[in-house]
Amino acid sequence: MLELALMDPEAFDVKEARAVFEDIGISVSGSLGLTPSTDVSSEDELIVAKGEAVLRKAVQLVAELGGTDLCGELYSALAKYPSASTEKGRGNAVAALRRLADYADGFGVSLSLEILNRYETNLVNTAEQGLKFLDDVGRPNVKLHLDTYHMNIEESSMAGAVLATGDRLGYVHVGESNRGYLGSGNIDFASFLRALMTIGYAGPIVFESFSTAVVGPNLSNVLGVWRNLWEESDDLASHAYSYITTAIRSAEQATRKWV
Ligand SMILES: [Mn+2]
Repeated sequence: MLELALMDPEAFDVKEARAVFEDIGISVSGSLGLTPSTDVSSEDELIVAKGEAVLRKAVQLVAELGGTDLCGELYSALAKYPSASTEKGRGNAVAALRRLADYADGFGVSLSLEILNRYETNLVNTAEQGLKFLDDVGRPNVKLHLDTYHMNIEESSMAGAVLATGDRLGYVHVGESNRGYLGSGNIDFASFLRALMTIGYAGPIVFESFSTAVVGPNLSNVLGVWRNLWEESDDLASHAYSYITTAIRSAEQATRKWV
């Protein structure tokens, strides 16, 4: 599976892209992070409406590309907020996601809300907070999206967060603590993957990494990508694939039931 960042929906030809993906036999998902001017957790109804329009467009794009998953920061802006979230803003995000979930359901698209660290959202920073948020949204096609990079910053236990999320986990990012090559940082992928196997997770596991060599200046600035940890995308991707498939096989063996 290839995840497309849909920050700029007009950036590519959808029909041509779908033809290429079908030709090489790869499935596609979409991801998104809202901005301060499209933040559905804003107290400003006009900004919320702009955010909902962006999200509906992203749902359409995912469906047009033949995908069924839209993930990422769909509930607030990808930004370091200057203050805590408010009840009104949270309520706006919950209401917007209920409407988006019903809209997405018509396209056969599921939404997975990515739990991010404190520097990239003020609304939900842990799986526990995310589950409460899901309860409030109350739609079966809205699940959680966990990312090891963010979990490493916020969770007391990465495995514990996965086990608590259980069948409400819809999407996974594997990223290193430094967002570079898998295995080059602090993340304990073995215990994380064993927890995924324990809950019987069968959804996408997508590698995510950033470098100013390939990421545009806007996103680099928002994410704080100030150092280049790699320059060769192909080498990075093939290494990630072999690293994670081997680690998944080990986790499968570790959690295998013999009786
Ligand atoms: Mn992520």
